[in-house]
Amino acid sequence: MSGTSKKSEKDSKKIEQLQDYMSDADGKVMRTRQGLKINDTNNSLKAGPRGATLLEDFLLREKITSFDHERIPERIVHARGSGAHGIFELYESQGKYTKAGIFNDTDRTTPVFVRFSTVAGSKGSPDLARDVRGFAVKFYTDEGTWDLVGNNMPIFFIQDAMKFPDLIHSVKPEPHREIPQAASAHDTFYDFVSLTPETLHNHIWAMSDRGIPRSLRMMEGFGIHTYRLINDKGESHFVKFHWKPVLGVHSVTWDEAVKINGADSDFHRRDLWEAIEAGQFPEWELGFQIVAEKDEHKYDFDLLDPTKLIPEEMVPVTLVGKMTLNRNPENFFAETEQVAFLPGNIVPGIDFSNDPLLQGRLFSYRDTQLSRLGSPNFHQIPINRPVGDSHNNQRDGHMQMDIPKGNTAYFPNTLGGGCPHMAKISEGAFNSFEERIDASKIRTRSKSFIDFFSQPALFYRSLETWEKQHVMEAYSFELGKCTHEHIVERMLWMIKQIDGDLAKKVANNLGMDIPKSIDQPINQAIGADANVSDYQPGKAKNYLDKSPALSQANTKFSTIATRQIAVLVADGFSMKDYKAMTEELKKEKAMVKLVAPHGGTVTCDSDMEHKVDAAISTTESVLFDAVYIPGGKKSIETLISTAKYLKFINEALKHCKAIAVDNEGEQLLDKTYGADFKKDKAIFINKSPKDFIKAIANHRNWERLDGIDKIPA
Ligand code: HDE
Repeated sequence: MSGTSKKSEKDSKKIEQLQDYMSDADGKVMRTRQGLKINDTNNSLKAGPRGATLLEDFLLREKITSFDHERIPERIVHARGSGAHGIFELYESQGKYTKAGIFNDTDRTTPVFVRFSTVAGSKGSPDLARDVRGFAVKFYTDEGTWDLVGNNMPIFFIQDAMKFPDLIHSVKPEPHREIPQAASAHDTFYDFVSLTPETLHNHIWAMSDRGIPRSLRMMEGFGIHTYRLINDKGESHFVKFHWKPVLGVHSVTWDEAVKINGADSDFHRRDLWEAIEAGQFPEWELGFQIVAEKDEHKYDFDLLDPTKLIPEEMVPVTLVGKMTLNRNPENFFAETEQVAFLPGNIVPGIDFSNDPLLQGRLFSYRDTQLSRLGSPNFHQIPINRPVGDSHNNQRDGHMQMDIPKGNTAYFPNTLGGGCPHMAKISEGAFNSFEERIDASKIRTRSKSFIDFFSQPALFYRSLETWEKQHVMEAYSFELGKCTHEHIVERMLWMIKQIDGDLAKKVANNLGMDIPKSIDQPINQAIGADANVSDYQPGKAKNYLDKSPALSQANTKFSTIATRQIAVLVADGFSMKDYKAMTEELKKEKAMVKLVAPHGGTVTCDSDMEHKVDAAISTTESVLFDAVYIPGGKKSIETLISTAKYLKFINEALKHCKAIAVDNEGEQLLDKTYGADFKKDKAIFINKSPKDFIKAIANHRNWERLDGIDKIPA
């Protein structure tokens, strides 16, 4: 790339900005909601220029009334979210398992809308909270809308919907002073978790790197519950749904997360938006994990238990299609805020299992939309409308947007010609899978669910050393924020059931001992009349030593597309170095950003002006994936004398990122802790761009963890 003139830079920026702000009112005159033209939207109607405002002022009242009612209740959970439009395409017909049109017709392009979210925080909370992420997909299929409302972790905290309000009340800010926001590190959460061992599996996932993703585009998604697929013969197979990101699964470190929340609390939202705007469309492959009906009871865990996953090594994931997100919403409120996901939005060929969590969700979502969106007609909001027809006799209610015609709003009828009439199953009607049920009505938990430690232990065993260290640090941080010793002790005992060494390290960090025993909380967790000896889980089972699929060390490391590369420059930087490196980075579709001592432009040693992407005072190292420092005597002298650059590099080192320097750039590295890491496999001094690119694709050099404690950043 070469530099450009100041004027053309400015002109193109102006055009870009104008396009961003173009609306459907373009070229139109301002009018009231009734269509009246407005000649003054700046001054209210008064009794004289200095007099009181008149009640008569209908223009003021219309404007202010609309403003007063701009907010709707935020979601009780998953309030903070980001959405995008896209498409789903099928690789091969899955007719063997399901009659769903979306899984049979390979010529179809099914429109989708996806909303990613955090769970605990309010709508304005920061993106990098340690939390589960929601991964909700609305498929607008020809047979009706199907919502796959999942998370970025394959299991959930609890086994029964009855416990959901308790779980959420415990993790939300504590009621007396509404602290902490978007954080699980507080007493009420650990009070609940330590008394409710079924939470431990999802909890250890949240404590792992999965709780702090690098990007929404780099997360897996899971339907969590076991569902059913039904083929055209009416046969059922159990299925778990998986989303596999084409970019692989990558995370930031906790130190970065804390700092990103300050430097750019919209980090994930911005990242998703910018990637789509740049035409770097995020992609996921959809996978099925299929279990035959006859194998329902074959496993050491219950398929209906949402705190258990099926290891991929036991039942492989078959990739059946791809989702591509290719369009940003036009309006956040109208689309991302008003979208209403319902696990009960289902299509023929897919059906529910008896997972007691899923069963409860089938009630909750419709109910919550009523108070959030305020009307049973929320399905008429554009983002919630099905793509096909919808005819029935449900009428009226707040904000009816349609004008239903005809005088028969009942069935059966003759006056309306018997319409809308019912469809036969052979004509595509939904019918529930005929599962035989012969049971007593009973309020209890199935004994097949009572194993709380085997899968958290499997997860922990499957992690690489650096991932284990992150988990240990996360437990230490979170429990370190609890002020009640008895809660922390109970947690230490629980962690010991997962892994003794892990518990020891955490206890050590907290300066506490692991208790030999604790009051068994099983009656509290299951029911007042539960018999402790019946329910107490024995030692963790070991039906699989390791599940490599659970470790992020085994994800994809194939591309640097959309990775943010900070290029540290000041006037006089070497154009030769810069060109050689950044041309290669751009070929690989990385986002190259110039970070200079000031905004505007910088001039290279070939006297060309280059647009600055960020002044060093406005940005932070944690917002980038890698750092490149081209040579140039004058440039390096300036950078060395600016302390923020040294901090920038030290932080990148601490976060195990790839750093490349050329020629005089080495002098800057020498002024930082980089001087001690010259043999590190992700530090490159006068090396080929290819090596640097490979290291960026590898995400981080976690081997550096050994030496980074001394870096104070
Ligand atoms: Fe949700 N959940 N949930 N949940 N959930 C909601 O619905 C609920 C659960 C999930 O981007 C709410 O529209 C209950 C599991 C996502 O709009 C609410 C139970 C999974 C989203 C609700 C669960 C999820 C929600 C709040 C236990 C993963 C955001 C606002 C029985 C499979 C969707 C709303 C979006 C949202 C209830 C458990 C995922 C209150 C009662 C398990 C991704 O209805």
